[in-house]
Amino acid sequence: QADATNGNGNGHSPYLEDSRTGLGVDTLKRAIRNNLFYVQGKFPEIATRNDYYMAIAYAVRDRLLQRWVASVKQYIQEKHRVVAYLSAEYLLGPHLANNLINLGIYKETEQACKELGLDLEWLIEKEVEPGLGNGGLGRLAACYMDSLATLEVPAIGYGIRYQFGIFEQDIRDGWQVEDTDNWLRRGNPWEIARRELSYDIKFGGYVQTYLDRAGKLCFNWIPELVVKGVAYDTPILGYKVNTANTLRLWKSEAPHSFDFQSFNAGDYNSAVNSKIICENISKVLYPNDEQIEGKRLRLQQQYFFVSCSLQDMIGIHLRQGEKIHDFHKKFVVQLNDTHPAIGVAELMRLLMDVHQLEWEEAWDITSKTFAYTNHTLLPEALETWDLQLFGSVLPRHLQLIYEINRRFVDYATIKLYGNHQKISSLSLIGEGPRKYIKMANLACLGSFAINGVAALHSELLKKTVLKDWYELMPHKFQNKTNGVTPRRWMVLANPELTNLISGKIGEGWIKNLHELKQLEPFADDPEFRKEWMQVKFNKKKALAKRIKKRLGVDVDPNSMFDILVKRIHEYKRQHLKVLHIITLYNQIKKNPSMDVVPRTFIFAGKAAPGYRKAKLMIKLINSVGEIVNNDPDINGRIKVVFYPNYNVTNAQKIYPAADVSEQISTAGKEASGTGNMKLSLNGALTVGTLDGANVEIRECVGEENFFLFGLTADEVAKVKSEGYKPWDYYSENPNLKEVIDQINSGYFSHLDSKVFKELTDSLLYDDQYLLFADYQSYIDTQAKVEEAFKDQDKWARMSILNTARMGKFSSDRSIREYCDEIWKVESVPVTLD
Ligand code: F58
Repeated sequence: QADATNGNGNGHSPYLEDSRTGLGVDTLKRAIRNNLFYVQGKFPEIATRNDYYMAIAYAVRDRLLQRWVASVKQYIQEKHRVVAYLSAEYLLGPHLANNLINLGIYKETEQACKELGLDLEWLIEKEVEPGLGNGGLGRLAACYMDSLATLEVPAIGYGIRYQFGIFEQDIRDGWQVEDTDNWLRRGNPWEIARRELSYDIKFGGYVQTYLDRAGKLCFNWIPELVVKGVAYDTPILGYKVNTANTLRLWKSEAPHSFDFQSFNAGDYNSAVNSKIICENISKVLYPNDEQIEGKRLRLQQQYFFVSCSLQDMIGIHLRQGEKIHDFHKKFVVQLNDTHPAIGVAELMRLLMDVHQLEWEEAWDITSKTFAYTNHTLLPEALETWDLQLFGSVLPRHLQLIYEINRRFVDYATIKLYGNHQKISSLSLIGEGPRKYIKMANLACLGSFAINGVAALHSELLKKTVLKDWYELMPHKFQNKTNGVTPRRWMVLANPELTNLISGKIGEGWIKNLHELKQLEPFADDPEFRKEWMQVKFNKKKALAKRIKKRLGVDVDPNSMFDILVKRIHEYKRQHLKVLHIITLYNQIKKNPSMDVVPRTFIFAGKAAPGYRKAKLMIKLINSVGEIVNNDPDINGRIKVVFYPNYNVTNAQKIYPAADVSEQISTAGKEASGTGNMKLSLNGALTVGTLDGANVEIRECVGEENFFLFGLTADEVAKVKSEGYKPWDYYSENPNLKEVIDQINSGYFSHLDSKVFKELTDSLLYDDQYLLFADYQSYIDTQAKVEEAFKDQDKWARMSILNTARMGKFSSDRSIREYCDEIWKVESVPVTLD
């Protein structure tokens, strides 16, 4: 039903159909035509696909800006408390369709395009996504920005405007090859450069100490290098609200006066060199996942964006006429993992060296400002910095960390009564052959709240990697189970399912995902089940078409789509899935007429370029695919596909087509997972271990609608402590032995028996992630999956119940909890005037 005030029914507060920012079809049409002419300088006869994309993007941007300006204005006038989310990564995904949905003008824009002879979907396909993140952590930050705006919470996301995001992956001869991600090459209509908003960031050099006239000890940091950070703002609009928050990403540049001296002295080369050094800082995202890279440039990146952001917040605060002493009342700063944890030392520096506060007050403010989210249980993934390296990049911060640590160790010594081992584990400085700074300890000490990202993860943090912190400061510890935004992961990715659901229960679930519960009764409705499975089938058909186009492989949309998509890592155990596929393959080979449920195994994910074993896992998947897909005995009944360049755009095409969601990490290793939520929300049934958020998903959807297998986290710990011997599993399980021997024989590698040796050896002699211990349980569970799939009616029921019971896993719920239990911030509805 059309809304009388604006004719769009998009739920916005009443305002006039303004000729510039109106939301009606005619106004949109005019805007697109005007932009083509006045922004792109083109007319229809010569306009390219990109010209039209830009014309539409700018039309949408105008409408975002109207809301953005209104939001900022209101925040400034009313002086609200603001959340600052600090994250080195934001994996946003394409903007256009998302903004159309949140503005509530998808249909209108589609119509406007149609009347202009354009196909909106075709233009959306064109968009290059900003891949400014590695995986779950970066994507979570993007979901959280969406939810913050949707819940009308004043928030700024701060990060880095990498010129090159996560590399593009191609597969050649089965191996991953990387290409640079030049995402800005055609320009970025969604950002606004704020040239006037910039800060100077110092690096290296030394610290002068002196006494001021009052006899106070002062510190003067004389840097070796100064870099300018320039703000680039992207408005983030909430779903059908007027709130548009800011994502502020910093680009590094040479300061205006860069190396003036060498330039004047005629040393052009060194002048240009220093420009390059400055620009390098925000040049490229480090493509590592669950792996820290102790490189100088990475530390520089972290400090660069954190210092820009904190200076920016202080500026905002003071410009509002507030006192520096009240900084923590204005801003709460969430540290997305330890990457921005240097902020603790930097805020101390700014408060003391720039704003002249005394230590005690500076520390009081700092430790009331920060909260820290941990995203990993892998001890090797906890960030540390070589102390010498750290001191050479941030000499003043090294002094400050020493002093923070000295005071803390004094306190801990009293509290812990000479427990030296504990004190040394809590120390901010690690001792070994070389000293190092422990960023997780800095984050724990400097924050008033510490949280894990799923219930199990938060419990394990308290028992393992952050045990000593928990025992010393239990009041700081919380859990905030991750969530995903239903706008992108349902409304945008799966409009067909969205319509089917909304047709039954209305649209309320899009903002209140718990309402999906109302779908439950329809699981018993045969007509609804039929429609449900028809949507799934259509999505599978669409994915099959893409696979054919991209890879030339025929896959049958009637087969079970068994999906394992995520970063490639040993702990995520993509190779366990391969062991299952080979086992199945061997069964069919031995009994070609056996009755098997046809399955398409779809993998996708990037391996860190320097992670040899992960790259070998990709090669193994492709090599197995080559044999299986072309074996006449198999006759197309099982297919293995590796879909290249997994990113947000591709994920949106894959999740809706999944029958089975593989969540098979070693229990106790995956902090949460979020792909597990997106898949189940789209009606896939999970095959999973009791790891991360799988535990909670299973609780919600019901154990009868979830395929559980494998050891629990406790059992994993026990098996390991008792001296795990993978060889025993290998020698005692003939099927497992056959699979491993086959890989080793060169069966999948043109008889070259060496190709996968590194991988099989690491399984046979170490198997850190207990693939062999979980193998049989996994195989048995897969047999149950197959049985269940044979009864399509029952499967449909289970699928519907999965979706219906996923209410908890909205990022809106997560953000509500952060707001209420950590940030203490409130919603501020924005009005358009
Ligand atoms: C992920 N971490 C967790 N790190 O692995 C996943 O379980 C969780 O759901 C997700 O965070 C969100 O909480 C992750 O993605 C990284 O990508 C880092 C990038 C920088 C280097 C260290 C890993």
